[in-house]
Amino acid sequence: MSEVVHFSRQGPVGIITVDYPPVNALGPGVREGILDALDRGIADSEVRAMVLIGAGRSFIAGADIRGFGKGRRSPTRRTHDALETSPKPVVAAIHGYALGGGLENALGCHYRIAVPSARVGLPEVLIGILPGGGGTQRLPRLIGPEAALEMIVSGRHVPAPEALKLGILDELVEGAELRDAAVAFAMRVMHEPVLPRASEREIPEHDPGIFEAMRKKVARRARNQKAPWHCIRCVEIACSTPFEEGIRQERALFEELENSEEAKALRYAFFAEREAQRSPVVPRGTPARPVEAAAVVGAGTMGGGIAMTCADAGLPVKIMDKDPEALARGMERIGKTYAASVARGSLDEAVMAARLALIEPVKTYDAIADADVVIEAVFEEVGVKRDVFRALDRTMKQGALLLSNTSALDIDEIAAATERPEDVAGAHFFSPANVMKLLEVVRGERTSQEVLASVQALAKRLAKVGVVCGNCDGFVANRSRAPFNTEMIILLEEGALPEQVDGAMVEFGYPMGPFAVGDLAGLDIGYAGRKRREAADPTIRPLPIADALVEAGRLGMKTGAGWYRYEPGDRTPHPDPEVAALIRRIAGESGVEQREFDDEEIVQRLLFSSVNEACRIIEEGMAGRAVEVDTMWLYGFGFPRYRGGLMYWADTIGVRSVYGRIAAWHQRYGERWAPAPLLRRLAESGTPLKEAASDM
Ligand code: 3H9
Repeated sequence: MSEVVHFSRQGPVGIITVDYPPVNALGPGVREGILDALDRGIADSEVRAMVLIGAGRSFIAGADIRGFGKGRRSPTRRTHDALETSPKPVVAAIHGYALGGGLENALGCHYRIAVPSARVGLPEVLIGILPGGGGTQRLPRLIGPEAALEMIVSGRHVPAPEALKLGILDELVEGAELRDAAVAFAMRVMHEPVLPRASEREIPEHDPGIFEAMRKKVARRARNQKAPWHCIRCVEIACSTPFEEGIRQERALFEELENSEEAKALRYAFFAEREAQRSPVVPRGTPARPVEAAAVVGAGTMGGGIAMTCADAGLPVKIMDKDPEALARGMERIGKTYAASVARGSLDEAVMAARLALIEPVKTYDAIADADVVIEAVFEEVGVKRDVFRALDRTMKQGALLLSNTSALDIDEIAAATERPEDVAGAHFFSPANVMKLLEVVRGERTSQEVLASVQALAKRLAKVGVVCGNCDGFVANRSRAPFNTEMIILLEEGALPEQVDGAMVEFGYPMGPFAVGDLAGLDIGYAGRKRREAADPTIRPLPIADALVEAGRLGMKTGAGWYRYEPGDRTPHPDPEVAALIRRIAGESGVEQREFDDEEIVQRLLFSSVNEACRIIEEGMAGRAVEVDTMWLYGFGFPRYRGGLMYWADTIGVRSVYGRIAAWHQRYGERWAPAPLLRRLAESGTPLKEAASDM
């Protein structure tokens, strides 16, 4: 028998167990193993029914993503068909995940049961493909095209209780071992004269308008991509075509997508994200300290968001502020944010109550002394933060993780306020902290590996993507983004308009343009930071247009005007002739030559400046590898995932072209475009940017 699939028998029930750790992806030998086991069960006269189950932590997480794009041969016999045409009933017994090809095989089975914690889904769209194992044809027949369309186009993981309601599952297994329950279920159905087969079902009644409605709904999100459209098409085909023909067309559309640029980029992003969370500076197996209770210092917007993140993950958290009014305001803000989610229908009232019950407001350091982790989120000023850390050092129990949510300050300076700098690290959450998934884990000079491993484990628990980085101004994410922010203003000096730059970036794939984002966040914070940096470093390039805008009182959406004009109560940005006039006036005063830009130049000017800075960051060892930068851009700045990440995208243009362009801009614009030495070396050797690493 195959090493990755086992066959055993319990009375009249044959049990097919997939055993391919860690998540039973359909890797080499798994499909063949399932087919062999199935044939064995069919041939064995003592076997009357079968169970398909996964060993370890999951049922089957889908096809092996590593195998895509490597010229796999199309199998002559498909497991989902073989399972369905078996003359003996087959019961899929699901725990952990039944995703993609995993769910498709389960849909081929005659019955499906699951434990309540299981999740099922067809997430192929998220890696740029479509369910190519019959999923787009069987699921609409089983649960109706509307529900199937929603699942396939969103790719979301559906919790087992919902899957039961939808009709994907036949039964939930509670209070019993899954395997025992599956054997009992199989014995119940083994005498059924007719086996239910999803492919033989009629498509349920549906509104034919659902397909156009879905196309409209995804139009913005699916810009520049093919997979979401092909997914819709496949479900539409299921509704108008016999099953066999539908399968043929599903296959053809799948093959069209498998090697598309978007699928390659999304596969890269899938693995980059996982790789980025394994820092080369934290050896594998480094133990993480247990965290059962958390504390946050500072009840401002960030502190509140971090406390909510803890509560969302079921972690009890105390939020501490010495100022009773700030504390009350903070708790009110938390309550309102949750209430808004309830009003939108995205959060259950009971869940809100449970989360609020996990957040306890307190006024003293003594009240948080027992916490396993404390995250400081007070005013961004090093003296204030050092005072907090001095107090934490005095009160917190030994072994507590002492974290600062600074976005730019020197972690070593903060750590030096304590007697235990090895326990201090940065935990830079992005705003809003309860929404954004990136967490920069900032490594101070003396931060211990155990503390870094613990913060990474905490990040995972909080459903964040934790990436370790070095302690430099702006850390990795914001530092690599800073030249982009400068360049977008300089483009205005040269003749571009905010709406043109935003249009180019939205067309590239960002959900919003950078000027509109600036208006949303408020322009005063950037202004203050700029003035501080200019005072400290006279070589910094001034940005007179951005300054003039803020000095004219245009602070963004909150003042009804920023780079755009806003109508009261409406967030739509309207291009403003006053801004165009201000830009022209200042550009005229500075004597910069005015010219036309096309979208490609805008995109490259902004992003290449960041690629160049990222090379410096990697060379200095502040980020270990390009995958870390790419992951930060995906989760911190909404970089379009189907373009892989900043460095991956630059490779699609080519390292030599990127270098050539940057070198030309260096000639034209001067020092700020000086090519990073690492970039030059990569270009000379033709090494892709995505392979950039700090030891090169
Ligand atoms: C498909 O099925 C196509 C079909 O329609 C038919 C085609 C004909 N392949 O994420 P984790 C690895 S497309 C290869 O850290 P978690 C992962 O890289 C597929 N490897 O754990 C990691 O390895 P490492 C549709 C995979 O508990 C390890 O397993 N399915 C695959 O946080 C642990 O993963 C999907 O898109 C895979 N399919 O999350 C599901 N899955 O330790 C993709 C995982 O070396 N997977 N690995 O870094 C997931 O969404 C998550 O992994 C899952 C578990 C939710 C399952």
